[in-house]
Amino acid sequence: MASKSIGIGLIGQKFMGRAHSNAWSQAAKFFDLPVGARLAVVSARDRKELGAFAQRFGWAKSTPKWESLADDPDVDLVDIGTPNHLHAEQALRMLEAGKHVACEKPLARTLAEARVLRDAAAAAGRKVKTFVWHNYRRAPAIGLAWNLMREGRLGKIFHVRARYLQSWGSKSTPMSWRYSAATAGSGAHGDLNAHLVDLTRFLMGEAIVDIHGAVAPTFVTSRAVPGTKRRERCDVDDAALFLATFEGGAVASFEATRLAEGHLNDNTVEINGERGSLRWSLEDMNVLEWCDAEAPPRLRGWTKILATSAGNHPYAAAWWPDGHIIGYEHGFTNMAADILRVLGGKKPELPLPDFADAYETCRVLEAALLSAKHRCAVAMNDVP
Ligand code: NAI
Ligand code: SOE
Repeated sequence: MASKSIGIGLIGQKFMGRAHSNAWSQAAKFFDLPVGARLAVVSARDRKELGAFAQRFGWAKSTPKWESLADDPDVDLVDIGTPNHLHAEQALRMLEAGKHVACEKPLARTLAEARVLRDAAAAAGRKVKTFVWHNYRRAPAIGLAWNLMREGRLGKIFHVRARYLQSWGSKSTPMSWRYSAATAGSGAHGDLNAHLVDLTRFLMGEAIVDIHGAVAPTFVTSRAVPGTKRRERCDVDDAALFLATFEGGAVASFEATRLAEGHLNDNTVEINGERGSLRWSLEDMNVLEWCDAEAPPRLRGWTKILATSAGNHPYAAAWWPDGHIIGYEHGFTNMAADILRVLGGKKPELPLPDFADAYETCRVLEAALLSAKHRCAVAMNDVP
């Protein structure tokens, strides 16, 4: 067990609050890490629920005042799991106080906000670390794909096909922060394409250079406000699709929606190269599909690799024997372990996205929104 520990201050106690609390408390139990995590303080605005949440997940203190984390000597890293409109204000305050920051995605509502955060992270200096919870990078099967790509096992890449399809956004779904540009920035685009752009940039190790066209319609324009008879306007996209080119010439399609009945959490990425293809899908997240184009034609086809083997697949050694699969929450725990490695002076198992990297993802998202708005192609060079 590590003798030193990093004091964590978490903001947010709902969906991501639970996932992150679990990750911080599990990481040092399963991984050998240079430093552990201390669950120092949790903050959220739901005062009535906060005490019980803190007790349940093992947080030493709780407070409805997130600002107090900045001056709390028990806190070394602030973990932001709040709605998107709060990311910039909260992260800036904590960077100014010299705290490390791990922020949920999308980094910010707009590119302008993301730029401020990127610059603040740079100004905070090299000792202050930033991270963004692009958790899907840390599925072992994605790690295997990343390693195969680094080995050149796909050769020259021709196509990248990325889709994130969900179905929770029908007209009967009530109003929430996720449906307003003021609180979310954008809809399915910032929420889901953010993951796809990060994942594909990560796997390809290349920048996106051009957006060729995009659509980002709002199909459901108002929703019932819970507990009232009122309806409120929805001004974010329900679906967002765009085409792009990577700097090596590969063409890419991105598709995000909350209105694809039959798809609950279908985050799927496929990459086709001259030597083969790879495919990964969150709903079967332990599997990497691989087609070796150099296999004899009679044997050529998709092979399913169960990425659970210690020593062969990233993160697998920390978990269970071969074939004993892991789940959604392990992506967050694997990421918490990598963050703790970095804060303890070691290398992460796979590269982590910081604010500068997530800013590049936000640039692509912004370019796609410009493309949809102006019905035109957008060169990334024109999006500073
Ligand atoms: P949520 O609505 O379930 O929870 C938001 C939390 O923020 C609540 O605990 C609430 O009390 C707190 N909060 C809201 N306003 C606050 C304020 N003014 N001061 C302090 N606390 C406040 O939201 P959810 O789903 O947990 O999403 C949070 C963030 O995580 C979003 O940025 C979202 O995009 C991201 N997310 C990322 C996922 C991933 O796969 N990496 C998965 C789900 C969400
Ligand atoms: C809802 O669309 C959501 O929870 C997103 O906010 C997450 O980022 C995604 O990972 C799962 O779906």
